[in-house]
Amino acid sequence: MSNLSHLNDGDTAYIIRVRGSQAFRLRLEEMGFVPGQEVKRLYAAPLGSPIIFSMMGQQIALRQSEAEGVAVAPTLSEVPFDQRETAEVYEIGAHTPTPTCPRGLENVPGVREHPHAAQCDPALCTTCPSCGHTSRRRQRKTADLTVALIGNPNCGKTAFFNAASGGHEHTGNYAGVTVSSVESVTTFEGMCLKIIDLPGTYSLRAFSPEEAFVASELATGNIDVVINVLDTGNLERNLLLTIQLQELGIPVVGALNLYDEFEESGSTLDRQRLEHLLGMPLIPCVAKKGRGIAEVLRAAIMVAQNPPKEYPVLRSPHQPDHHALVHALLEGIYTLRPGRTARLTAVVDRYLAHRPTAFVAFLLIMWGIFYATFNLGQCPMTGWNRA
Ligand SMILES: Nc1nc2c(ncn2[C@@H]2O[C@H](COP(=O)(O)OP(=O)(O)OP(=O)(O)O)[C@@H](O)[C@H]2O)c(=O)[nH]1
Ligand SMILES: [Mg+2]
Repeated sequence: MSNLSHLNDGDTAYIIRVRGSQAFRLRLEEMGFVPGQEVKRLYAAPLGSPIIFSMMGQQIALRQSEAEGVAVAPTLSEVPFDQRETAEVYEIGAHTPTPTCPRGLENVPGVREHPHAAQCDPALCTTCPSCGHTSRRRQRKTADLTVALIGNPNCGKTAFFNAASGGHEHTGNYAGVTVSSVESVTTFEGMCLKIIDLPGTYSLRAFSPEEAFVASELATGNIDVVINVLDTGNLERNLLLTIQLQELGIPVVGALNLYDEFEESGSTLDRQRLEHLLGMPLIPCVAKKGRGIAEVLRAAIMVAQNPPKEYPVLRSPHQPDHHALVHALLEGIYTLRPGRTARLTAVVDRYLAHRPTAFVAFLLIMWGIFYATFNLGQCPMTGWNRA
C-alpha cells in the first residue's frame, strides 16, 4: 500500500489510515490527518527529510519515517468507506483511561465524555461537572463575570488579553508562548470582568499538558463565558475546537482575529451565514491593534446573560465527525487566498529549501560567518587600536 513518503512534489493523495503509536496517531488525527482527507506534497528539505505537505490550507512538516506511517490512496474513491468513519476518534476523552471517580460518576450518562472525567480522582473530584461544579462557582466568584480566552496556539489570545485588560503579557509569533493561565480583573461598561488568558490548544482531549490544563480550567465551573479566539485565515482547523467547546454546553462567542491579514489577502467569509450555522456571534477583530475588542466583550456579556439553549451544529448529521462537520459548515461560504506572509514564505522557501540553491545559500552563509569571525573580528584588536 502506498504511503505519504512515496509522493513526489506536487502529488495529491487521500489518507486511508495513520499507523504508529497511539500518541502519534492521535496527534496526527488532531492535525487533520483523518481518512479521506486530501493532502498535497509540496517539497522536501534538501536532505530529504522533513517533507512539507499542504492540508486544509496549512503546511505541515513530517519526518520521512512519520510520512511512511500514513497510508494513502491516489483518489478518494479508493479510500475504503469504513475507514472514513472517524466518529469514535473524535469522542472527547475516547482514548483516555477509565475514570476513577469515587462517587461513581463514570456511570452517569454524559460525564464519561467530559474531558475532566479522565482525571477524576479523589483530590480533583470537587471539580467534576457533577461533584463540585456549582459549589466552587459560588465560592470563588469575585467579578461579575469570568471570561476565558481559548483558542489554537498563536491565534492572538494574549494580544487580545492585553488589549482588553491593559496588560503587558508577552506575545510572540510562534506557538507555546503562554504556558499557564494569566488573569486580570477589568471594568468594562460598568461590569467587573475577570479575564483569563489560557495556553493555546488544538483540542480539549487532555492529550498534551496544555490541553489538559485548558480542559481542567473549563471543568472547574468558574468560567461563565468563553471567548474563542480564532485565526480567521485558518478556520478549517480552528473551528474543531469551537465545536468541542459547544459540546461542553458552555456559552461561547467567536473573535475572528487576524482579520487584517485575512482581508489583505483577499480571502472571503460569509460571516452572518456562519454565525447562523454555529448559533453564536462571530466578531471580526485585530487584537494587535485593539480593534473590535469592545464589540467582542459586549457580545460575551450578552451571551453569558442569555446562554443559548442548544447549538445547532450538535444536531448536524455530520456530528460527531468534527472534520466533516467543519468542512460542511465552511463549504461555499469561505475562500482562502495566500496572504503577504504566505507569499513571502513561499518565495524564500523556493530558494532556501530546494536543492541546489539551498546548498549555495548554506555555503554563502557559512562563508559570511567565517569572514565576520576572522576578518571583521580582527578590527577591534588591530585596526581600532592603531586608530
Ligand atoms: N496582524 C495581526 N497580528 C496579530 C493579531 N493578533 C495577534 N497578532 C500577532 O500574532 C502573534 C501571536 O500573538 P499571541 O497573542 O502571542 O498569540 P497566542 O494565541 O497568545 O499564542 P500562544 O500563547 O502561544 O498560544 C504575535 O506576533 C501578535 O503580535 C492581529 O489581529 N493581526
Ligand atoms: Mg498567549
